[in-house]
Amino acid sequence: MDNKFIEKCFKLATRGHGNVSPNPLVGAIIVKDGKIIGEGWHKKFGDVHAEVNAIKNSSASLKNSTLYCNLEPCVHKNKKTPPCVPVIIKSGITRVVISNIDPNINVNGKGITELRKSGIKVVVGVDEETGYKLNRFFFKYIKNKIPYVTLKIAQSSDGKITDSIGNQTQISEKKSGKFVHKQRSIYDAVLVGAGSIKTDNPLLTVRSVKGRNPVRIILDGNLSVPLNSRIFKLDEPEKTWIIKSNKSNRSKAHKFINKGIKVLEFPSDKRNKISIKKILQRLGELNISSVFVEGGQQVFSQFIQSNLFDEIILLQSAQLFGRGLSSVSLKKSLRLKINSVEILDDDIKIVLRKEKH
Ligand code: AOF
Ligand code: ZN
Repeated sequence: MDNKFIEKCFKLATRGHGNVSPNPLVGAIIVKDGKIIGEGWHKKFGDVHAEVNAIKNSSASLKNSTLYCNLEPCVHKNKKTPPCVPVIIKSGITRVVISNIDPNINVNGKGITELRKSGIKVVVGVDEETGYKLNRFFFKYIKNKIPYVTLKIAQSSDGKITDSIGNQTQISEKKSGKFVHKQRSIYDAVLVGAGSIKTDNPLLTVRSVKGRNPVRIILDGNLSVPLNSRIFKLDEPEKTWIIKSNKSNRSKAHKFINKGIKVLEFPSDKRNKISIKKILQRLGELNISSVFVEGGQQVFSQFIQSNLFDEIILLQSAQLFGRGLSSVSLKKSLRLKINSVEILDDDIKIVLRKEKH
């Protein structure tokens, strides 16, 4: 029974996708005599927490009820909302079932201790693996202060992103396209290299599904992207960021800044390459907890070589190119874990993840 109700919390929690970051996705339900009498989720960053929403929405007295919540309720003060634990203790709830302990050092077990001290029975760790997966951005970001990084690689069945004359791998518009747009609506930011802007002229917005646009980041050490690219004509120019090296053209940078675009400057090495680690640290400081990297080959390779990625989503088309550009260039081979495999129209989606959160 506990598993079934925790699963429902996961589902409710996902309603916060795209709106709660860098906070976690949290869902809560209250059950009495086997019936759900209240449910809630964390809807927006800075807003009421899931448990308090469930308590507020409950349709019966909470006396002797059980609260299910995918994350340990918070106890800390001096933040956006008052702590949840005192509200739970006052409510009459007598049992709390949790999936994950909150890794936030201000909570990290203290919520559970407080609940138990007040006489509430607490069960911890129900389907915690699913919980870790659901909140993998939050877990990565809160522990490491750098965003969770996913590389989305569209490649032919023989592992090429373009053929020998530079034609891109075509993934299906319908299912794969929709899937990519959904991811954009979930991640805080999408990132591409200058080459992708020059060859594909993408918008990097969310169009095929409902959802908010992510921040658009262009990695362009030399500041070589054309000012008239489509991406610079979008509304909300402050959501387009360019990462440039301190050796590149300052006066051109001002042209972008005058359009309202954010230009982030970094030191670079002899080959004018910027450290991925430094970029991720800076993005973390700017509250970016997740990044969806959409290409191209050099950018993928930089993230993989520096081992600063968490997940790869391979969208493999039914094409065979024979010759062309490999999707990544690697010095050493690397082993990942298969998380899922799915057929999307004529493409195969393979999700690969590093071993642990
Ligand atoms: C919960 N329930 O629904 C969430 C929790 O600034 P605040 O007040 O929103 O607090 C954010 C922190 O609270 C966040 O870092 C995480 O530790 C916890 N999130 N806790 O009990 C919730 N979203
Ligand atoms: Zn809380």
